[in-house]
Amino acid sequence: MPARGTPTAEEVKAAARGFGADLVGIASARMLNAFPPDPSVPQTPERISPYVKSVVVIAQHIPAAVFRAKQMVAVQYMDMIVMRRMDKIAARVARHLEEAGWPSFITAAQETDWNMKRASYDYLSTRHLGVEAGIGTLGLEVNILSPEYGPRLYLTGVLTELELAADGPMTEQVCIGEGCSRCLHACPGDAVGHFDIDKPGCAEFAQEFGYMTVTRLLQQFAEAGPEEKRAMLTSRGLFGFWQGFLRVVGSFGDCPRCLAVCPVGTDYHAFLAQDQKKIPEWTEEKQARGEAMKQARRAGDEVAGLDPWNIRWVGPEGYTGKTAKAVREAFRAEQKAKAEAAGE
Ligand code: B12
Ligand code: SF4
Ligand code: SF4
Repeated sequence: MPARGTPTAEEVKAAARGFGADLVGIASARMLNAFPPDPSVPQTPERISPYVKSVVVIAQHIPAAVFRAKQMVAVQYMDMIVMRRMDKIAARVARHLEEAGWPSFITAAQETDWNMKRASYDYLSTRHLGVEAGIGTLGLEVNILSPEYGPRLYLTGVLTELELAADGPMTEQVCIGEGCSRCLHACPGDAVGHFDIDKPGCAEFAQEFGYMTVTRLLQQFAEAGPEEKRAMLTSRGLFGFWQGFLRVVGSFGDCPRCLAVCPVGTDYHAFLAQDQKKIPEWTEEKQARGEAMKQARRAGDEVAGLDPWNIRWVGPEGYTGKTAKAVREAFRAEQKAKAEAAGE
């Protein structure tokens, strides 16, 4: 192993950007250990390795163009490509740190453990890693929203034994809040709660051929008579099962609606605003639910997703729009400079 050097946080982040990371931040393992999202099922680095000191969080944005496509398969395919690319970038960061003499490895970005809340939890919640690394904050639908790309991103973490200066969470809420509620209006599974999510309700749409569907199919097959069994062998269900095995199609990342309609992010304003303005899934009932959430927050009612523990990841300062404005202005300046350089 080469002699130990001590790269600074800025050097590590610059290296990650050089390898292609869209966003990068650093979370302190000490803070992650002290603030697990759900203390009864701690998703903490120390449960993975006692030696981890910092987590370098890498986020890759999903290109906005796929949310303009007529078919969901475009999003599914890009989701897989984005995650593959993200893993490769993270692996290069881990190797870079290892070469400097600091043992480092990456986490699985899309796995769950059966023993943790019946497989709804991974060893680390990469969204919470993202918040602790200052990349964004959780939205009404508990996706992490970055000011640059809203929720249209995937994240992973590099666990390193090197102590790096952490970025710390943003205090401002990136999500516009209950007054927006566009994710709630668009959700086909009616799964968006008040900074909370009904996971089985979401999984029906986000994982059409996920574990639940596959086991249901197998159960039905086991109980079916010979004629029914023959019919099931040529059913869409079995085909979905096969596609899921073949290239993960349908097993996750199916439903893109809460990602597509969120108005946070320069990508939304540049490419999606016109296309996504109208929400076909909108109903008066959903509108009323959003309004009720707004009233509940104003009245200071107890909201589990905003309780003193969870507010850390939502943004204790509430929505001010300051960061969004700064990011928008920087984006416009960058676009202008590019246009001028191209002689437009
Ligand atoms: C499992 C999983 C799912 C499953 C859950 C399956 C099931 N049946 O339980 C389902 C199908 C719901 C799902 C859906 C989606 N997923 Co998913 N998923 C994961 C995975 C692998 C683990 C999740 C996890 O550990 N969460 C940790 C816990 C703490 O989060 P949580 O349960 O949501 O808890 C929050 C609240 O619910 C609340 N809470 C928790 N317990 C309780 C209890 C009560 C009573 C209350 C009120 C609140 C509350 O507190 C937390 C907020 O502080 C992660 C990858 C990872 N390693 O993190 C990806 C991940 C979260 N998924 C992701 C995505 C993109 C999606 C989808 C958009 C689908 C898609 N197109 O890919 C939807 C979005 C749904 C949504 N709005 O949340 C991305 C999120 C990126 C982002 N921008 O946020 C991740 C991070 C993958 C990645 N590596 O980037 N997912
Ligand atoms: S992924 Fe689809 S079903 Fe799940 S919360 Fe988002 S909009 Fe609702
Ligand atoms: S759509 Fe609106 S309410 Fe939902 S996460 Fe985005 S900003 Fe927040």
